[in-house]
Amino acid sequence: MYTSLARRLHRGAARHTALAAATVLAAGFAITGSASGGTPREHSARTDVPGVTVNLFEWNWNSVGAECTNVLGPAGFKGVQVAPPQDSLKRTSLGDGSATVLHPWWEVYQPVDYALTSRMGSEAQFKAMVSACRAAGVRVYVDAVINHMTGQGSTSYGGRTYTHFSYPGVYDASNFHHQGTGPDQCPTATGGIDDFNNKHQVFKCELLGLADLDTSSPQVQNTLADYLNTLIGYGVSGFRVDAAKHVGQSDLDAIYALLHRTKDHVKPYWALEVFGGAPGILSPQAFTTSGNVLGLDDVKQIRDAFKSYQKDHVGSLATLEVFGAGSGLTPSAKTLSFVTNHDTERNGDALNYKDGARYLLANEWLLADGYGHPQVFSGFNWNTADDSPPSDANGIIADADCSNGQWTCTHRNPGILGMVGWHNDVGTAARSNFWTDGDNVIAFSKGHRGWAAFNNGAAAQTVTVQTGLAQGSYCDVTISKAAGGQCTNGATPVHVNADGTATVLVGAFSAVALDRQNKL
Ligand code: LAG
Ligand code: CA
Repeated sequence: MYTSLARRLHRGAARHTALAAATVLAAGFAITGSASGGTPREHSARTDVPGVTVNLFEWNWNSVGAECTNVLGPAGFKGVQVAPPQDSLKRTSLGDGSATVLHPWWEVYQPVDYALTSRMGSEAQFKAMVSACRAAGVRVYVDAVINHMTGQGSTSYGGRTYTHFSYPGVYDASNFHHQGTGPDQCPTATGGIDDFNNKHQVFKCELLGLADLDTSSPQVQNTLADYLNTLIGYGVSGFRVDAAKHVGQSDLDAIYALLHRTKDHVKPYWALEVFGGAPGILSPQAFTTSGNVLGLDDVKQIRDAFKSYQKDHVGSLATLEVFGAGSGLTPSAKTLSFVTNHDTERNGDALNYKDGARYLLANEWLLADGYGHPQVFSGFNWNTADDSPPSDANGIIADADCSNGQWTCTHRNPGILGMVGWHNDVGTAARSNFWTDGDNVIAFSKGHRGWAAFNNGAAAQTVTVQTGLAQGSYCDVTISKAAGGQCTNGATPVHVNADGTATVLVGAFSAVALDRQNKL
């Protein structure tokens, strides 16, 4: 069902302008305000489409709910992605696995059962969070770990006891892929994936020694669908599917077909985690018939453009004139895009919060460029790749606090908040008036609605360019808003001439962004 929908949308996009198509979609997916739901409209089989989302990585449920109400809804974020909410491994000692801390962040990627008892809170807290977010106009997307169970340990946050292939009340050994030569077995000597270009191994062998579910079996598919449908029943709008590449298209499609409609009466959003690098059916492109895919190649191109000063990185902001399908990435409409996520911020593939102003600038640029469905990543500060989020001795995660220096709170940066509003204001207007100095300053318009410039150099630059905007005075949304005939924060207005040109000072490692909503 989803596949035929995707084809229809694809054909539709070819026939109509992107603007017209997006207007139709936006009208169809407005949150109605009746969060309690109602009778699903059977004639509607469309999927959910996220606007700008934020990944509040391993924020606890109480903190996510409060952030939806106080920050995300008012700022115009349309959705929030949350960490895997199911019960998981709770390590009890050092020495099993390579971790240097007792409760590394990745405990939550080893499910034990599907009760919502986790490091982030209880089931009641999860439900209250989803309700608070929906009431604030923010949809909730859940990181769904459905490829595997655990690779270590014996007890969970929910107090369950398990072994590698036995999870009482949920799965027994018959529900897993095992080492062997049968069609549903893993042929390698270790039972792990030796060759990441071999689809049989990628689908049926163990990733990182994690017990691999036989996702082709109806029993496993039904168990997973029950879990995801419970979340949908609580108001969740879609999923980031962990290790989707290791589940494979046909099992993913079978599970998706079992999913209910969301409280907005549409099929859930389905964003598949598929690392690039492997050929053919294992490529991210090959998963776009099953859902959206994560922009794991886009993060590298963004890193290379913004880190051009480093000798092992090639590129400059000028290279971003061609970004998206034209630079070899998956199609925009099929991609959940970001500057980084929780894996790439640790593995060198992407910029991360430690890159400071360049990182913030890259996030502002992605929101302006509009490739994919942009997601801002916001996690916690770390020193080693295993570090736990701030938590107590039992691993229970502390309330997120944007003032104690432990959480990056990237999404609260004023420049990013301003660009979320800019993104919403310009909508899907096409890019025009692309200008560059050939190096690290670029500028472009979005229709006649918005204009933005980016300077990834250490010296301020003055540019004289065509903005595509109507004559007048505008406030730079990265530092201010128009209010009462003035720009807030004492910002100096930017003047656009009658012919649409403007002369604008763009600070070092800074952006300037203007839109119709912030015209004096
Ligand atoms: C993912 N996507 O496909 C997640 O985005 C990624 O964060 C997950 O790895 C991975 N797949 C499995 O869900 C993370 C950590 C791993 C960690 C794993 C399981 O990056 O380091 O593995 O979660 O918790 C850890 C140890 C491994 C060990 C494994 C099993 O680091 O050395 O083999 O546990 O015991
Ligand atoms: Ca698998």
